[in-house]
Amino acid sequence: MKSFKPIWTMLIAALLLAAACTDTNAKKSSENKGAINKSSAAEKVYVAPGEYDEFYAFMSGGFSGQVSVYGLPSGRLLKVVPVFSVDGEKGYGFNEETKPLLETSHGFIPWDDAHHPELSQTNGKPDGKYLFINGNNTPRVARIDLSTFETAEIIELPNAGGNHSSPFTTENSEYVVAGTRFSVPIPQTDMSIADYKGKFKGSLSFISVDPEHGHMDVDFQVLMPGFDYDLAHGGKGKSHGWMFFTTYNTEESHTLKEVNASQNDKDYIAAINWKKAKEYIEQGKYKEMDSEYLINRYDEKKHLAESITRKKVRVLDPTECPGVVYFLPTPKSPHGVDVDPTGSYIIGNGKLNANLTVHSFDKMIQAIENKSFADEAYGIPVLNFEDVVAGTVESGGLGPLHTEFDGEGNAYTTFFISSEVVKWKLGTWEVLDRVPTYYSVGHLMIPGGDSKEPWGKYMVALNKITKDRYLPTGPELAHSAQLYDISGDKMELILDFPTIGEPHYAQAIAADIVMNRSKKIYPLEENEHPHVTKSEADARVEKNGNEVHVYMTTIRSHFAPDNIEGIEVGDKVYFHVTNLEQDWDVPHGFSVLGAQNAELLIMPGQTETLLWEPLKPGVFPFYCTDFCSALHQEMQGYLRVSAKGNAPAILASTGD
Ligand code: K7E
Ligand code: CUA
Repeated sequence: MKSFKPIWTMLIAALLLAAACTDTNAKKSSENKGAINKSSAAEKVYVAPGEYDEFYAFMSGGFSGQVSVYGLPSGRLLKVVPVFSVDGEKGYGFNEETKPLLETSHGFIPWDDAHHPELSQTNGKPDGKYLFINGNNTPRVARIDLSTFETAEIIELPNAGGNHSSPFTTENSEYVVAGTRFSVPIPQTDMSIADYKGKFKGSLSFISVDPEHGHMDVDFQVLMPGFDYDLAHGGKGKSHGWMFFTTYNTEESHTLKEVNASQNDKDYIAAINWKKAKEYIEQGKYKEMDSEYLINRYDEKKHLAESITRKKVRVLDPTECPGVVYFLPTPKSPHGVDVDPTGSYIIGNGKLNANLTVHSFDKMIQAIENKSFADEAYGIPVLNFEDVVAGTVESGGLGPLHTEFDGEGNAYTTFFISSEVVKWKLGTWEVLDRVPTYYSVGHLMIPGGDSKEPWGKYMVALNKITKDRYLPTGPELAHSAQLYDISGDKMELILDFPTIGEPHYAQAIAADIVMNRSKKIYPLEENEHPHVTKSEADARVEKNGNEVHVYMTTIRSHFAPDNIEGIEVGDKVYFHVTNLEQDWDVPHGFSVLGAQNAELLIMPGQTETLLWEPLKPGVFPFYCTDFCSALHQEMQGYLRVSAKGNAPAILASTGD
């Protein structure tokens, strides 16, 4: 079933290059400014001062490693949540409490590449509890708690190389998945790269999410052929129980993939029957493989993260577990795979193609029941393309990447090469509308657009290239989002706004769902931090050899203690600062001159710890970094450092 098309491949490569290097395909924005009715667009995105947006939008930071939170339709930036990268603004990854979140089996890693935010779901609808996001480089999945907008957990993935097809959810977040983008030797070993074919393997991880606490764990993995597993989406409704992954590089090439992985006319969508896989697990039909990975969880009561090391993972071999994996042939290196709100259609976006391939879930089940297989790949049945295809969308565009839905029977697909979004009808496959994007759109997002019940109304195009859209900022330009009104028959561009890092994907949810669960403070009486100081009377300094623990409190507008002596060069000084405030929006900051560290930014009721190893004798000021009151500038103190062996007795006072 393999057909080789070298000339076609070169043509596509040339096209891709053209899209990246010039904007021949994209009209100059200045030519288009007249096309927008400014006052009607402005009215649609205007959120009056003091009023709230209708939706929260969560955008991945791509190579920034973070998640940014915007309001829609205003495009106002509400927060940047640090996830995989350290963030000096919040002390994330710098303070002792959050450092363990960034631990892996490769040690402390201060960065990753985050692509796909995914909201937790109940009955196929975003429930506003958690946001999951993948780390692509050192394979990880993070969970952000949407009551605090803080990273609550990061789990590392064993047997994986490049966690891209992740973390897509099942209908009730029974699982979020993580497929390896790069196949690797499994188990890892030192071997020749030239031996890739047949020896390198893929893995698809099913990460269970504890319904009560949200805790993640790798429940099992499915061991796969050495393809690249690009994206995924869960079945819903009738297809609940299945997960679909796109593959490319079914050629199993290990070099110059832009040509070598573009040879096959069709790659596969892998359909995984995870309910069946779970049955096999329950029957004990798995192998336990040695593989080390970390689970890092932040405890909201203790206000600190702890790491658990796992050494084993349960692995299913699909050749020994019939009925778990089937391959659906899908043209031309599919990128996104998207399932419509009814769960009937599985859309493959063949990125080197003009047309979209839509598979039918019913036809797939029928073909499986008929055992109508075209072929097999490493013992995994390959279905006949004609048996499973429901239709083809003759898009007229080039380079389809991703599709979302409005809940009214329409689908919207991005085209990277032709820089546009095409709206088409599910079932008839006819194109209804198309709009240009500026420029080179990757993902798109409709609020709830990959769920069973999309909110519709808006569509956000997430663009890779910004070029002339904003005032120039030197060689590096922000990527951008463009907001379209999709409530009418025609899509209408109503707002442009720059984004942080690379917003590969985004998700949005009706604001009230998240707002109603949002925490305002951490109750002080619930604080179980091992170094908490619950009242100013308990503030103190303890010295044990060269280890100094400063138990400090903050309240408007002073630190206790604010005069500290008895510390010497070579000491390890831990400032455990508890913010005694119990009012919304009153964090205090803490920093000390010469600390080789970021600040602390301590929320009301929280304890955070800054480690400092002073190198020079002297008297060093410390102060609050967050303007907290009229006397914020007075919120400061001094710390005396003496030469080794020369320190006076410990003094910790506020002058009394
Ligand atoms: Cu940018 Cu989802 Cu990583 Cu497509 S991926 S564009
Ligand atoms: Cu506390 Cu400023």
